Amino acid sequence: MTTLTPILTRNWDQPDSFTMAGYERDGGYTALRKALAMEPDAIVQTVKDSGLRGRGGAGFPTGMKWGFLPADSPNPRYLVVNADESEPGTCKDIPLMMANPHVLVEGVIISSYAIKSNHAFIYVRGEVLHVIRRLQQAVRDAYAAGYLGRNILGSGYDLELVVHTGAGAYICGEETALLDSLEGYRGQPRLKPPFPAVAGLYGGPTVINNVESIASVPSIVANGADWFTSMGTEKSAGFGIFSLSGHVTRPGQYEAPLGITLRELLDMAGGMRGGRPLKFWTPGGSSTPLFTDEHLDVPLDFESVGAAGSMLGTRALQIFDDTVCVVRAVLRWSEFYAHESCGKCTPCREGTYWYKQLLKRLEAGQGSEEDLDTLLDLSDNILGRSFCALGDGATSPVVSSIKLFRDEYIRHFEQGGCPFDPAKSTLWG
Ligand code: L3W
Ligand code: SF4
Repeated sequence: MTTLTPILTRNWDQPDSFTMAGYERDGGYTALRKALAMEPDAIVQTVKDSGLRGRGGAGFPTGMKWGFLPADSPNPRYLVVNADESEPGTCKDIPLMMANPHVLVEGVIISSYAIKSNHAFIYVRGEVLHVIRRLQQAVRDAYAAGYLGRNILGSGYDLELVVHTGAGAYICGEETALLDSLEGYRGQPRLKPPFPAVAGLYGGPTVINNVESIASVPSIVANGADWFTSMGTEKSAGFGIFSLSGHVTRPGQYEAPLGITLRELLDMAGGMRGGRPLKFWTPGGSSTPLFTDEHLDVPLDFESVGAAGSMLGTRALQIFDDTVCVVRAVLRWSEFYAHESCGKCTPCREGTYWYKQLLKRLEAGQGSEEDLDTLLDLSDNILGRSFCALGDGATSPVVSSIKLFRDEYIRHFEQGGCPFDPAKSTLWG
């Protein structure tokens, strides 16, 4: 039986976990002292050896990304934290920054030192004013304590850290759109390559990492790479925050080794709410293909989830019981993607609009089998043909729901309406 590994979440229950005093009492900023006594390249090597993979969805090896920065660029280097958490179901970075902003700040300082950057940014979505204020206070306190600014702890290393707020666009979580937004432009994805590691913010070599990835760095530096690899699986090392939401008795964030299963997580979370059967779930947010109760024992690591036909993504486990209409759920997600599509490329801009139109008709019981074929045809024209991952992600719930629940779509138009009683579902009425 896998057990929880509270590391990033271990002090969340403390009333002062978000303060400098609370964090330091818990051993905070000791990893920074250790890091500043190390050579920067040795820290990069430690992160490479730990096998840490990006916690923002793609799972790209963090140390390898850091290693891509060119040694001899004439431009300054930057570290940018992607704190634009907006993937439906994903709710780990915002609670992390609320409960423990200093672990992120400490991670930023160590990571910036490792990649030899003197300028770092935390790009946080603009709607979460309470998180922004908390981060700004943590940054002010870190400056006052000598952890930021000039000659940090007498090491000779300087770092300026800015908390920058977005304006509430999902696309600004795409790393290059985020850079455009940070530079003051409308956020739209850039062509890759060049990857940000080579030409990113203001054209300089830039590392962009998710909040949880950077927040994991202090514990890796403090405890060593072997400690991290002792958790998780061979190719998906360490721990991660799994966000359980929807029809679960105790929703919330569960920090556990990668490779834990939903069955185990549900046991810890008190099971399905009201004891009802599990119908479908997302392993990593709405951009990842749906799973059903047949996938309860799939180990939640990058390889196993991929082999089972989905993606680990952001470990946003949205759980739906048998009262939920899958067509209605997919319609709601598709409305989200259509709204958030930045409009730069035709497959995503037009495709997500047509998704919405067709799914509305199907959900109302006015569609036909031909509409299902049109949805799949549309998906073929979006997946792999869109400019960025938003378009690809939009196809996941549509294609997987038709594959898994084709009968339910058919029941809608056979009955001339939705077979589910919205009053009986506690989700989305
Ligand atoms: C240098 C190379 N760097 C890759 C870097 C690249 C990026 C990272 C991963 O999408 C996914 C997406 C969502 N030289 C490089 C290189 N890199 N090759 O590695 O890159 P990539 O393109 O695989 O992924 P991405 O564009 O970062 C992220 C999925 O995550 N997702 C996320 C949703 C939203 C949130 C949120 O709200 N917080 O995360 C959920 O599944 O669909 O597939 O840094 O530059 N040769
Ligand atoms: Fe914009 Fe969608 Fe194209 Fe991405 S896939 S560039 S979000 S229109």
